[in-house]
Amino acid sequence: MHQVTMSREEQIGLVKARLQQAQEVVVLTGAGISAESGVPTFRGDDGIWQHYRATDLATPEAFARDPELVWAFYNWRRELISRVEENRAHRALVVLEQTVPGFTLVTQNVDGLHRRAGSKNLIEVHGNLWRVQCTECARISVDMSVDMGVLPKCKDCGGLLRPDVVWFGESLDGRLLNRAEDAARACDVMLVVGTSGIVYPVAFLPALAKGKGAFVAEINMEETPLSPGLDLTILGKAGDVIPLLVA
Ligand code: BV8
Ligand code: ZN
Repeated sequence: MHQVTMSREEQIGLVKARLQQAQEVVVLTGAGISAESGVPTFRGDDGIWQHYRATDLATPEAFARDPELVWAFYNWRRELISRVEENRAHRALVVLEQTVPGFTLVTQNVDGLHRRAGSKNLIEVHGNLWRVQCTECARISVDMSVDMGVLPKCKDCGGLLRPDVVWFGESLDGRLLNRAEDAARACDVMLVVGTSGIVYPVAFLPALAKGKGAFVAEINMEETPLSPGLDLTILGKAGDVIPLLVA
């Protein structure tokens, strides 16, 4: 059905019908699903941090060159995220998980808001900023403190800690990516929510689902490079649209 001629209500009705028939549902989320909680997106005009670009700070090179600056960036995000609430879109996905037979949530976000909202079958393909990893002994631990201080050190070996997130140029955890790819290939319906669809390899997942015959709908404030390859793009805020899809 050519989406240009469809009203928003018709689009929502179509996606709802597909969800009601679906056995396996995958939802892929990006920074846009946390935007209404007050968490800045990476590429929106609200920028992400002062005059720095996230893509300049979320790299191993930046951390090697200026670990204090990168830790200031992550401490700023920790502080901000600790003050915000998960929103209606996060909560609607928890309801959807409880409604459909098979559900997998793949998120690019490292803010932990899906986990806080109660999502269970959750794959955080880019890590989680509430976890830290020692750069010496590689020990990973959860640390919910809002401010990790300047150049936080490992309790075991005194090594410098880093956020347990995947930086640009770093490869993703192969096990998580395989689980996400398997889920994308096995699903009947995929929702792609609040992602600009330009970060790879995650941006391959919708094409994987489409290639296996899934119905793939995008919910975003704007069209993205993914849009032409998908069945439908519903233009709107995740917090407005997702609750209507699971009502
Ligand atoms: C890899 C964790 C290779 C950190 C993130 C040069 C050198 C090296 C690599 C590359 C290179 N050029 C390209 C690459 C590949 C690179 C890449 O894709 N770059 C992009 C910029 C082109 N990828 C990588 O580096 C990946 N690794 O390729 O490794 C390799 C391979 C084998 C072996 C060794 C190495 C790693 C990528 C992961 C980077 N880490 N996050 C942190 O967060 O601190 S990515 C980070 O940015 C997020 O996790 C997220 O994935 C991404 C942001 O994207 P979005 O989530 O889509 O957010 P964005 O702001 O872009 O868009 C928001 C959207 O929401 C918009 O569309 C907006 O319209 C919409 N929206 C806004 N409000 C709402 C809304 N929608 C609905 N409702 C609303 N209310
Ligand atoms: Zn250590």
